[in-house]
Amino acid sequence: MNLKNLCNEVKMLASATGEFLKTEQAALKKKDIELKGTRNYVTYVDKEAESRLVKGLKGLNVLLPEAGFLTEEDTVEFEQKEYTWVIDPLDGTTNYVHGDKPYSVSIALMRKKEVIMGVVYDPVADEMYYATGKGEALLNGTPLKVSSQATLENGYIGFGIPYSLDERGEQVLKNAMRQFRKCSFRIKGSAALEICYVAAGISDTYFHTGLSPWDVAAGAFILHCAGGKCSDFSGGDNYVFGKEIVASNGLIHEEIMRSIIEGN
Ligand code: 2AM
Ligand code: CA
Repeated sequence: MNLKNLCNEVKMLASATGEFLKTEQAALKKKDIELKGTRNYVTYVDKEAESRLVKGLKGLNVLLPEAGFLTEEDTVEFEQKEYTWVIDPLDGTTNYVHGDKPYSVSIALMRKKEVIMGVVYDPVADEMYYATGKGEALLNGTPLKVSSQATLENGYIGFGIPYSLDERGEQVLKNAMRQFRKCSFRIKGSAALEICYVAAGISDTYFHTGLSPWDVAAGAFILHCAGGKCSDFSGGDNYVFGKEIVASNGLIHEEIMRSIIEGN
């Protein structure tokens, strides 16, 4: 299989899905969402974007053996196959319904338990992040490189607040609050993109609890290929399926684990 050719096709699908999202968001502003119901409308956009994307990815079976799907909107049933597409057709839903940005399309390809390709597209900024292997992480054709910030002090730190906050998640946010004077925190609202910002050297780190595989699989792979590091909250490798992630430039990782995740 030629991963780079396949990635080019996936980028085109991500771009088309992004265009669809953008058009629908403009229409959403004009409609009376009170009357129609914000959630219902977004469910329509999510589902329509996902089924178009799934159809497109199924069409790539000339480049790839038959693949299964793991998707946010469940428009296709999960089936265990050697290859799996892990997709979020609209990451950053809350931004999207408020007419805000950023939001993104996130597509990862897994072979057995390993991610082998990641594509994250921001249609508003027209920014395509993608990776096919170590040292092969790019943004619109330009190689990505993580930052060299090694300390929490003066760090630029992204994080997110999960829809349902458990005790552990709440404690991590309290730990972060204790560092407010030392560094700058940002919540941007699209986990897939915020992990790419670490890969691009914009943010030094990003942490979040309560995430699903489609929120992180593509971004985490892109970050890995750009020379960064991801772990779960125990420092292990279970960050795609484990619902908690610390993504970083590698240099700052240990201090983030100690000060924010463990709270020491
Ligand atoms: P979404 O927009 O697809 O819902 C916001 O902090 C980011 O985290 C978004 O990427 C959002 O994805 C995701 N997110 C937050 N809480 C989540 C949860 N409980 N389950 C899944 N995704 C969540
Ligand atoms: Ca998501």
